Amino acid sequence: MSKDDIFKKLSDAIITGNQTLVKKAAKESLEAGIDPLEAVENGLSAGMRVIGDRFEKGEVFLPELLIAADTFNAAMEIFKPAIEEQKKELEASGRVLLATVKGDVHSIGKNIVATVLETNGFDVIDIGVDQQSLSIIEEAKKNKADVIALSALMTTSMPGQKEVIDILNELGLRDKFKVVVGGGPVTADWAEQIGADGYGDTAFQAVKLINSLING
Ligand code: B12
Repeated sequence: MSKDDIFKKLSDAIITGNQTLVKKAAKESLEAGIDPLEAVENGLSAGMRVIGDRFEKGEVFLPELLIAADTFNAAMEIFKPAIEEQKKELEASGRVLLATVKGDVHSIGKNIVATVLETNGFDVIDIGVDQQSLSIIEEAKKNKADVIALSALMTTSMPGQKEVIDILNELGLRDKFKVVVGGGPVTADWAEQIGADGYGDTAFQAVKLINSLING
């Protein structure tokens, strides 16, 4: 079976919310020697985009999104150990405070970013979803983070990323932390507009970006 066939199987299993099929396809993908992160991006996340688009068009509803999320997580149980086993490609070190911003409960992408950062030697403090800007800053201070990484999956929650940076500026703390942003609707333009130090489109890019910010 070709790589594309396996990606399609993974994607279809997300779209139909079939946990048995997704686990089977995830195992096939690993057996075929496909990079687990590539399978997550091109298989599982591709299926999520289809479900998201159907939701936007009113063709599916919240229960289908929840089922898709559960299916994604079922596949991650198989992919996560394989991702963690990957040899570290970067000589990295540094502490990252990770959160999904206020008003936003999307966690899947953030969790992948956490796994991939940890796999590459970073110390990750993941404080979860729907986090108030001040709590994020307090936790970053308390944990002596080098980087604050903010996930936002909705256009309506993106201002939460800006607010964290604005408050850091007001408190005179902006130079204490690098701030990076990401998540579905987030773009490089947005990152620049709000004065973030960088933006990553995927979890792998998040690692490259954070490594270059901390380790030069
Ligand atoms: C699954 C899902 C849900 C699940 C979330 C479950 C969970 N535990 O996460 C549930 C059902 C809870 C949900 C709820 C809602 N959702 Co929703 N959801 C989705 C869906 C289908 C997939 C998201 C996902 O997991 N993608 C897969 C991951 C792997 O991708 P990712 O998050 O983008 O992450 C990758 C990169 O972006 C990057 N990354 C992520 N974070 C970060 C951070 C940094 C620092 C960096 C560098 C990189 C990075 O790395 C990741 C891996 O490569 C999207 C559709 C979509 N296309 O995104 C809609 C979507 C995000 N949801 C949407 C909406 C509207 C909602 C609801 C408001 C629906 C409702 N009426 O209640 C609620 C909101 C609740 C809230 N307050 O947050 C809209 C948002 C529209 C907008 N305004 O922008 C979307 C886009 C669907 C759509 N097309 O309409 N949702």
